[in-house]
Amino acid sequence: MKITHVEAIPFAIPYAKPLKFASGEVHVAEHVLVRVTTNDGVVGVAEAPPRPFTYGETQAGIMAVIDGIFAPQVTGLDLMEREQIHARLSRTVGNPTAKSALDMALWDAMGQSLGYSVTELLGGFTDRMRVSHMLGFDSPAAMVDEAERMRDTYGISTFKVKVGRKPYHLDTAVVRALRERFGDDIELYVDGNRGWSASESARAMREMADLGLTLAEELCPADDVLGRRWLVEQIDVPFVADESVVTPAEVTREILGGSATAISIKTARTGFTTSRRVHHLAEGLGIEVVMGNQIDGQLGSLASVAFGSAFELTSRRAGELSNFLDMTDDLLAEPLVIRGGELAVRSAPGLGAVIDPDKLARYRQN
Ligand code: MUC
Ligand code: MG
Repeated sequence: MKITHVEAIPFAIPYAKPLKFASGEVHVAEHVLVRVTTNDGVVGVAEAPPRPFTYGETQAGIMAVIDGIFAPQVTGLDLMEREQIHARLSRTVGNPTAKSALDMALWDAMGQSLGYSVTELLGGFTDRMRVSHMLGFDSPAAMVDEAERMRDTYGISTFKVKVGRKPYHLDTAVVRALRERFGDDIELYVDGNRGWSASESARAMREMADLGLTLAEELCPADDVLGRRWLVEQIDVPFVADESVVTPAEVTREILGGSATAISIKTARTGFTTSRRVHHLAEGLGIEVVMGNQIDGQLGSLASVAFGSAFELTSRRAGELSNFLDMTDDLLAEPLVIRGGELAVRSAPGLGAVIDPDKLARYRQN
């Protein structure tokens, strides 16, 4: 089970419907497919979705850091030397998405080599998750229509509404329109991607006090330290830290500092090895977890559901697993299917992901 080869392959697939939110927008999935080969001929795969406006990583940067730094550090090691691999990758600060895709491709290879699914290897709690769909910026009518389509076609009844526009009235009108259209049949929560100040967030949350929100995520920047603490103290739903908690240390800081009361785990930025550490930390701290979405394609979404299903805490809430539905195509030979509002893990060893060679040839960029 020795690692012999690591590849970082760029690909680009357009979105049929771009996703827009307070910190950026995505029109084309310019991602990197990471492929790891072992001396037994096993091939593990994972997907890196760079989000330049959030973490500063780009497609070219991810390829460069994997090819130039991370691949040489892990080549020759055995797949089971997981803490050695983790220690080597951790020497480099940042680059969360590059490290995570490599880490997940190694777990995929490990699962295939041992004959267990990644979910079984990680914890094996369940085999599926309820799905939450992220609604990007649009008019209230268009966002209600999208929610309706997601509910009618896929049975999804949990929605994360992107907010953070200024002034905030358009966003609060969206949430009100959704509640009026669906009544109590849907769960609603909001994500500001740091778009508002603490006081704007407090006012917007007051305006939505009667709308039954269940979570509020990253409404204002965590670096507004006292403002954020002031905000978190006054709202009556869990406040989710997302892009402010990329490492376990940041989770500790934000939670103990009173700047959040729940966290988002994204396998795209903490892989399986660090996501597991973050999960255990969350359990120890006694906080809630949402499985988040870094605007992942199908391979990334398969990784998220594989991790989220492994533990009770991560599978309790609906996971954000559906935004690949907005892409025009994908790389998996057998597409993911959301049915009855749920996405199932694959029982095959590893992640159960088979890349369609024709699709990869069509969308790869080198
Ligand atoms: C989210 O939860 O913030 C938007 C940017 C990103 O990196 O993830 C998305 C969703
Ligand atoms: Mg978020």
